[in-house]
Amino acid sequence: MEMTLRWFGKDFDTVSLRQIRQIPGVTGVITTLYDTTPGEVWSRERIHALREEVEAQGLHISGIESVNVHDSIKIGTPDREQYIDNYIETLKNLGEEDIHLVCYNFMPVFDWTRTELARVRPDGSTVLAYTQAAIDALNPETMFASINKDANGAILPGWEPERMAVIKELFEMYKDVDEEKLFENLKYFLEGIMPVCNRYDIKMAIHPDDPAWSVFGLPRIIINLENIKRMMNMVDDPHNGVTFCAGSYGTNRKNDLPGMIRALKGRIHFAHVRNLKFNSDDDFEEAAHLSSDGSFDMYEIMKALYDIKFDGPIRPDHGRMIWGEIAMPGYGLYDRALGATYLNGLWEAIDKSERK
Ligand code: DNO
Repeated sequence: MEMTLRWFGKDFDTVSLRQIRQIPGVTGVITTLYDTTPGEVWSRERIHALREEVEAQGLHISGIESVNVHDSIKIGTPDREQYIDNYIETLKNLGEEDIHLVCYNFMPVFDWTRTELARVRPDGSTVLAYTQAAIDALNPETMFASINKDANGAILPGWEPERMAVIKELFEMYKDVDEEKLFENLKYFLEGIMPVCNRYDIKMAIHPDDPAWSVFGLPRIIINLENIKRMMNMVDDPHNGVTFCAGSYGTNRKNDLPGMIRALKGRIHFAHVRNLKFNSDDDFEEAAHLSSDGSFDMYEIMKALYDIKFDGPIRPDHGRMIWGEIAMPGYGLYDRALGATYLNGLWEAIDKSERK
């Protein structure tokens, strides 16, 4: 595996490449062109410039998170053809710049959903949290207003103001899209892009729906092993794989995380590893990466990745806000650096004991 950190680009991130370079064992970044909109072609020039910027700091681009999929593709409207062509063009440009991993999601309307961005934990750190009761009491617009207020001035991925301005229309457009339709549209999209993925050896890594169930009545499909298998079988190509996000699949306590990792051997192209602390089945908050701070056994998660000989990028995921840092919720430097170091430590220990 390769330890990496997500980086949103110099105009959007409070963390610099220089700082990332100094986290022991982190050799690559997972990045994006954050100012592009879904459906837009990423030019070869911009990708090249991004690559040069990263490489100038002694790092490299380990993958893209995300190339977002336009709603027309998810909904299946006739203009999807144009957007799939654009996506193919972006993949080609990424391939020509020697980038071979793309994380994306197929969630309708929203990306991830949390009901609090700064819940205070007993140690005084603040974290993202979710309660079903809060979702049930809100509608999408009021929720956006509350998210926006706690975002520390950052634009959160999936919660861009221009999308929220048209949220009612977006919901309306999805009204006939149920789970079956969403699967069908995902298949159509994947079939369209697999040839370019094969040509440039680009691994597509779908990110799970977070939380792993329907919110606000919208269909969600990438939520458990059964559905992932369905997704992989319907377009059976090794380039059609997954981002194993422990924190997203782990929102559903029925998901056996190490068991899922083992069952997905060969098709996990990217891993997000983080911990959650459950206060009840319907209320969880994000914890430090350390097992004892939350509800997951992080050793077992890393061991499963080790056992399947996972050789793709891993990144610590959302971190807590600690030591007075002000950053995009979940994406500060300090706690993610602690997370990376802890995960590297687990990996080293597993590796040494396995080699004995
Ligand atoms: C949240 C992230 C997601 C993820 C996208 C992938 O912090 O894990 O926004 O990047 O769902 O497309």
